[in-house]
Amino acid sequence: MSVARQYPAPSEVKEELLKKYPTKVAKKRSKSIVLNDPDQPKEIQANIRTVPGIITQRGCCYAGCKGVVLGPTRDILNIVHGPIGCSYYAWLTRRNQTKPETAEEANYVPYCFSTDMQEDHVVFGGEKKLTKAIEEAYEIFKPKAIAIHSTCPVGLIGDDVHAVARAMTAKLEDCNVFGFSCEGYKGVSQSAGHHIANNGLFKHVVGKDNTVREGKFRINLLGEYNIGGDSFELERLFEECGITLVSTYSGNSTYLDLMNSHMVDLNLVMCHRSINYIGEMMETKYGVPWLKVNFIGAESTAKSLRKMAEYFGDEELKAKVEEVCERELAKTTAALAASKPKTEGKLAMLFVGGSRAHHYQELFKELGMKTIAAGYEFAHRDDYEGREIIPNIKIDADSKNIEELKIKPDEELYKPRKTAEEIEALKAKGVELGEYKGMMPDMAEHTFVIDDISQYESEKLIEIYKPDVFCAGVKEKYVIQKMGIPLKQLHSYDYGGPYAGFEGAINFYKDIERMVSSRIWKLIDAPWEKAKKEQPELTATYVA
Ligand code: CFM
Repeated sequence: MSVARQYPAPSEVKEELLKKYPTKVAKKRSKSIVLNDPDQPKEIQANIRTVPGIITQRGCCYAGCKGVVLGPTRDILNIVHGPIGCSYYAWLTRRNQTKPETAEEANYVPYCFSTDMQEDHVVFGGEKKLTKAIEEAYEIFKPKAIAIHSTCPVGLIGDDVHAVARAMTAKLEDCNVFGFSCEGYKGVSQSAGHHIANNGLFKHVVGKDNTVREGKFRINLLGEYNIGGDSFELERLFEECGITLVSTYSGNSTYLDLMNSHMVDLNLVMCHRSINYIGEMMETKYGVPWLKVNFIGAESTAKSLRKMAEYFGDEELKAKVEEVCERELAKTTAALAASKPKTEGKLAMLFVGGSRAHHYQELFKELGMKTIAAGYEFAHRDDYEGREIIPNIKIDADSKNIEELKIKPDEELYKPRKTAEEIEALKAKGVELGEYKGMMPDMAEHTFVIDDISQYESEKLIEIYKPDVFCAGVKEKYVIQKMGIPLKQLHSYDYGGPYAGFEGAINFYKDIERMVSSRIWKLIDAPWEKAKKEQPELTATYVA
């Protein structure tokens, strides 16, 4: 028999989270900790600098550019200009998979290319070393494209990676070399790196191949990075539905696909945060509209496929999509029936990145679990509150450092894919183009939405709510597990996945069922609790 759990009033919870902070910090953090009420318009503070001294989950600008957006494309050779640590610690850690079609096809994903900047390069400049590294990489691999990623010292000493890139493109003739000023300190998180990567790809790659590919329904999938094989499952579904996937940004993608990506008729957007810039720019320059989708959760996957079919308006396609959805939903429903009795009524907390803390709530809903608190590490207000608030977002100095490209319609290639009337008709049918409503309206009343949560706040929330599963990343994983709470990594999926699409939903049901059913967690005594009892002389306290 389960006993209904009792919790303090939400206002008391918020007070508890803030109580130990110095007044100024508490005041600042208070604006990022919001008690959600889907019927009340709410404002959350997001995309601002983390308070120094707070243990944040965030990463850096270089991580967002090289690691997130550029990294998954297998045949762009990514050279990191900087000290070796920036490369070494980012080497193969994101689980973005790729599958070359032939054994001869280039795949640089397993490699780690770095200029290995030393002290004398920091003092005397590193451009010569960078030029040499490009020459060497070209000699050995003959890649079609080389991307240069700047780490912190490059910006501090003023190496001009763009000048080096231009010179090398001219010299090598058959290799497109382009640079990114994605120094780690730019902006306030990896979000700045996404924007810089989007700009660079749009300037140097998109639009270079105007071939019209075969296929009646051509799309791109934006903001899907093939973590744990997610893109493979989605590719399977598109193929079965008769959809031509020209490119994915950037899971399992190739340079050539990205060059041709502006020739499609629709962009589907998975992760709005990391790629909305390319969606917007492609629409302005070429007239390709974008549609926000979510392929996390069986029902959301079916809904997203149906919306896509509605967009094309083709009866045969709609019938095919219906057939695929019905067949797959029968399988997910059966899997859910097996897992749900063990997951129903359990509590989840999700603190991840800039889109998954929203998307994964769908899977937990299917499992009958409640998301009691959720938040992003580095999202912007629109990812929480919806795109309509974009004009009200205050642009601060940190965001002003990131270039906004001025895009105009292409004189030859701009062609709106739908008329204004067609767009309105689609909207009436629930297919709203260029729109994202964000996380908050989808969350229940009396739940918490917290931006850039700190380790301290996470621990407090866990003490109060004792969730059945906490979703975050590897930096949080082991401390939280030592507290006796299972942690599911929603960045790397631990060793699991895929979790996208129908097959992915089944994998997730099973993994979560196993995690929340295990009794081992209750037996854990956190080492610091044990130390308090057994060796009090080893425990430390904070002195203000
Ligand atoms: Fe988008 Fe991502 Fe995410 Fe992201 Fe990321 Fe990631 Fe993520 Mo880790 S692009 S915002 S910068 S969905 S690497 S595949 S899991 S934080 S929620």
